Amino acid sequence: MNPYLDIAPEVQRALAEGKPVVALESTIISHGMPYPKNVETALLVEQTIRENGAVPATIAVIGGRLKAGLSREEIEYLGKTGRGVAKASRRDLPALVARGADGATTVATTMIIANMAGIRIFATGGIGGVHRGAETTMDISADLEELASTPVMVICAGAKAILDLGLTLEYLETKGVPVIGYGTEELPAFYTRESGFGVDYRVDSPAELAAVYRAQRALDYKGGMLVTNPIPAEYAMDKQIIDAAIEQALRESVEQGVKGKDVTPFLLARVVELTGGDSLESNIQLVLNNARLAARTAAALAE
Ligand code: PSU
Ligand code: MN
Repeated sequence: MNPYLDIAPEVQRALAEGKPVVALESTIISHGMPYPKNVETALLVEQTIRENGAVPATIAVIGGRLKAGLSREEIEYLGKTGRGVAKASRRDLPALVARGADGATTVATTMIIANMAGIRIFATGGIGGVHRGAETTMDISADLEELASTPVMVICAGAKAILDLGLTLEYLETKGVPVIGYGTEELPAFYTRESGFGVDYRVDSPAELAAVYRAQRALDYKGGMLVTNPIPAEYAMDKQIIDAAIEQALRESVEQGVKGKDVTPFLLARVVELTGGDSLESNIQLVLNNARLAARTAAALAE
């Protein structure tokens, strides 16, 4: 086992017995939602995973240790400290580990640590991708490169329109990452069920997802796969309202010269502020929806 890795006893036991385990990220806690909703949501997501027959493993870096499975107190700490906890993507891990520091893990780092621990299924809200204007800024999330190289299934609600969805799909195609629609042929756009872009394959059950994952492993591919699960219709947002908020947030980020790792958290926080919390409720519901699917898929994979 990696000398920097700590697997929580309950997670360790489940893995040793071949029971279903689902990984969860922590940037969504520290940087993706405001306190105290972030902590409430993180705990509710863990509970939802349990209710659907799997063991949750929320992932973070605490005191330089790579943690697979957090205590309630650790989740509370990450949520309360918020942006005071470093956002940790792939390039950040070496320094955080060497310094014994804390980090909230993005999709990329959560995949890395899940894979080290032997966890194959990971549920989140949205992934990072190719940003709008990337042809000049070169702002492309390390999440995409990780999907190309680490064998974890990431279950999300598609990608927010803060990204260029078309370019994000092109990048994933180049890298050979399968993009699967759960019960849909269309890529969902996080807050809304449709984006106008197609996915590579439609899959309609956890058993089928498990079969595609097993086949990918049997083919000895090094990368993972992206499952996009549309937000339940009753929680979907009005496209015009959300698009207007995203456009305004994007304009402000350019005016204020927001750069690098701050871009995504800035846009996420502004969109929540501009939509008066409606988008936060949608965000919570889609994460819970992804947690349910991930737990059932992990169970199907464990059979
Ligand atoms: N998109 C969301 N919600 C999030 C994130 C992205 O809709 O919480 C977070 C995830 O942790 C993701 C990270 O991995 O932002 C991507 O950051 P960047 O674009 O800097 O790679
Ligand atoms: Mn970026």
